[in-house]
Amino acid sequence: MYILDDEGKDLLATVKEFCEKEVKEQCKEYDVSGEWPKDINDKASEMGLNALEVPEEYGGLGLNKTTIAALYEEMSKADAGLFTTMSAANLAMKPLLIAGREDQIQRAATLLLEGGYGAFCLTEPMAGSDASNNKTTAVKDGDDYIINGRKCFITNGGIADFYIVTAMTDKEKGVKGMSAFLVEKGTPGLSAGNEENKMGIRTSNTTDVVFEDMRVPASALIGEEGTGFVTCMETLDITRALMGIGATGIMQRCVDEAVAYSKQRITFGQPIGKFQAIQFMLADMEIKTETARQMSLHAMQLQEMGLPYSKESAIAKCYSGDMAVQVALDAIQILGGYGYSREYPVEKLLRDAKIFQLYEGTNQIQRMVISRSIMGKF
Ligand code: COS
Repeated sequence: MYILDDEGKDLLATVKEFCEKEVKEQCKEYDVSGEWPKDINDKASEMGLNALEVPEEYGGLGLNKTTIAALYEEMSKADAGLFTTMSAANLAMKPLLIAGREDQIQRAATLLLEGGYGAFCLTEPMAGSDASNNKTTAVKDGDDYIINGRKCFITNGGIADFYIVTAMTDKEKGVKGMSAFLVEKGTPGLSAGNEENKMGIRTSNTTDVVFEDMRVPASALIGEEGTGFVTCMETLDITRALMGIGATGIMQRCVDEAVAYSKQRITFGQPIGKFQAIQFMLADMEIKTETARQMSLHAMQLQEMGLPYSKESAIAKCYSGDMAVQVALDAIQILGGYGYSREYPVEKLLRDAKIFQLYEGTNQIQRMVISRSIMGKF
């Protein structure tokens, strides 16, 4: 559980009500069609869920990390696609908070506070885990840069109001030749590809993002030339902890669904929840869920306190993602044939859970980050 102050409790109650009444059931049909539910997301943005992490000095709510975690978990419990849209919008502001100028931060904050979305464009067809292998180029032309390239699997790619774009300003320098830019929707040469037809989080928008002779002013550069890779790595160090919270939301929903089913499904003359085999499965699901929640919250609180958090964020993301898949499989097992049917919600939870082992760095990458952290250079 989360220990919330009064403001946190009030906000959580509001978000819970919204998710129960306007997200949970409604998302089922969008999960089938794969369409991004604009109406639901617009309502969530009106409530400020797309701008949860905008700092107070830029007009945001200035929420503490515990409240932020509780609100995101609630969203993910209702629909991990909604969680993905909202958290990605906030993620896109992080590189600016790390390395951007005041005017850039304020611009992105304003776009979010007006109900808009952001997109973080690092991944390319040949640069997923190997993120430094970007092929997109940014060539200086007078006071401008001309950007050419293609990004893929970009959350919010087709709906964003601003984009964080990485590109090579000097290919010879490897990771130290990568730079990051802030680009707004409508910039000539910027376009989004088709929506991905995904296995899960089907209510989130995922597209290619293409740059064809896209001209941006030098003022679009975030920080110094050549610092883009480190800025992105620092961004992901922060946001991976939150992915643990997203996975926790799925796990909590699995526990809730499995508990409810165990109490009403009768076999051999009694509810299946009376059998120790089911009770112990539920207990193990709960252990994993609460551990994932506390580890993810711990990593976020380290961030809040200004303490090192890179390893803890990776542990949170890795453990929670792996456990979300296991817990979703267990929920299906408890519901049996009904769990395998699309009429019940748990098969969607398994499809949604899988992404938490993949995005924001595969769990193999998290294990690299963790082992490097404990072993150092030798
Ligand atoms: N914070 C600050 N600096 C970092 C860093 C971090 N978390 N991670 C790496 N760096 C720095 C290194 O210190 C190094 O700088 P120096 O040469 O000055 O020492 C530089 O960046 C290159 O680092 P490294 O050699 O470790 O880079 P690699 O190419 O080996 O990549 C991994 C490291 C695998 C960790 C990185 O590519 C990664 O995280 N990949 C996954 C990407 C990802 O999460 N994609 C999801 C996209 S968003 S959905």
